[in-house]
Amino acid sequence: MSSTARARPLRVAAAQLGPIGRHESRAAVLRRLVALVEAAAAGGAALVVLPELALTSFFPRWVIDDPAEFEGFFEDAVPGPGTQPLFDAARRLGIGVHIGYAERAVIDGAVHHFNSSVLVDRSGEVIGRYRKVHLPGDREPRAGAAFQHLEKRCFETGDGGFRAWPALGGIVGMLICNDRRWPEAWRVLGLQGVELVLVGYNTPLHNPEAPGHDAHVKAQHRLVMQAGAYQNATWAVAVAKGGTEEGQALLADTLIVAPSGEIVAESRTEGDELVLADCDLELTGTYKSTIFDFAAHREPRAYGLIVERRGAGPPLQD
Ligand code: CDV
Repeated sequence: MSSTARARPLRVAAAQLGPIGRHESRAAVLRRLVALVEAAAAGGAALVVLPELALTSFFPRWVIDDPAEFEGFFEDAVPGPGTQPLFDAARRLGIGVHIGYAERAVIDGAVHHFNSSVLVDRSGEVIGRYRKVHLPGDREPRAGAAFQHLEKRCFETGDGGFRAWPALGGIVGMLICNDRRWPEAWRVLGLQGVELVLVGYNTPLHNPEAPGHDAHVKAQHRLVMQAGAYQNATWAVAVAKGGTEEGQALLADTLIVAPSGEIVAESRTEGDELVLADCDLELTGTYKSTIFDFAAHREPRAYGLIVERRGAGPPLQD
């Protein structure tokens, strides 16, 4: 990395979480989150980034027949009464917060369920919200699988697309877990001039659909984070819920990635852990104005299939 003349430093804390039990109370989880927020503020961070579904166990691993238990994993509002201690602590300490959670939303009188995240600034104002677009896994349980991955059953596809917002002295966007594997998602943020992408995740180390991929989970996670950051000239934070949660091993490997694609900070454990880095947002400009000067070098007329086709089709004809 090279330094720039007019630095725009932002100290970011990626707050990795260890496992959360199926019956762990919200109060107990909130105590862990507040401890991480306090440690991040003590470390001088302006922003603390918490993972996907940070308030609960990763419940899409189960077929949950009891509607009361299923609904119990969801929040009607974040910030809201259930999470107030977290946001009170953050506002008192003057630190921004990103957190992923299961959202129950009432839209035109109908109840909807999303896998969501919210970004709150240092004064407690909501900057933006995001509803996960790429939902992996199944709608129906997979016979014989040790663990299910039922995100398609638990959630609806996010309805807001990919957004970036002016925040914290830069331009900040959000993705959630599986989104990080899709270059289209990154590029839509890149085309909004994004300078910091926040990605929470719960990534199982075993894929029942393709166990042959298991050996590559960590490498593939790093590959997409580093490529996404570099190709879109942005800082990127990937923050895990890791460790063995209810018997299922989840990838830890929380990372902070520079616009060069370099990993500048990473977790050492599989538990609750802070990963801090000073991100000079100005550094994005050295890539945005050269190799990834989109206005100078992109050729959108050649990219039509990206939006015309969902799945792969036959080679184009002359
Ligand atoms: N929570 C996720 O989206 N997990 C997926 C797994 C299931 C592949 C991921 O992309 O990490």
